[in-house]
Amino acid sequence: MSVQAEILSSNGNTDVFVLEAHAATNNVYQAQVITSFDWFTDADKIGLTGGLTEEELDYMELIDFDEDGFLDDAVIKLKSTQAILGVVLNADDFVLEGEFIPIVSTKPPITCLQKVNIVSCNSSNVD
Ligand SMILES: [Ca+2]
Ligand SMILES: [Ca+2]
Repeated sequence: MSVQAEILSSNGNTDVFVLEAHAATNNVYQAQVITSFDWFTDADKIGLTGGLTEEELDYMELIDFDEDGFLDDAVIKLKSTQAILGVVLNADDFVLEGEFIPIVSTKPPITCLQKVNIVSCNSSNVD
């Protein structure tokens, strides 16, 4: 089973994992964590609130956040402040490139209504 350590975490749904701009932190252990991002099978995306764009992010740093022995967990930082927006397990910069989409945060993303694995649906619930 150990050779499957890096197996992708497909759940059969195209999920949008929302990283809240205001939740950026300097402590990686307080950061939002995406545990089952699967771009390959599911075409999962990462949603950005607060008008953030991919160009404003630095996601080159890989750490072993889940302590599985692989430096395969990407830290997503804001270039401007180096604050940590989130951690994506089992992903690297190649995987993440082009996978960010803007979320207009006046409403929860449609996907929140029917999908699991959304990091922060509840906190983006604004009428
Ligand atoms: Ca998925
Ligand atoms: Ca790891």
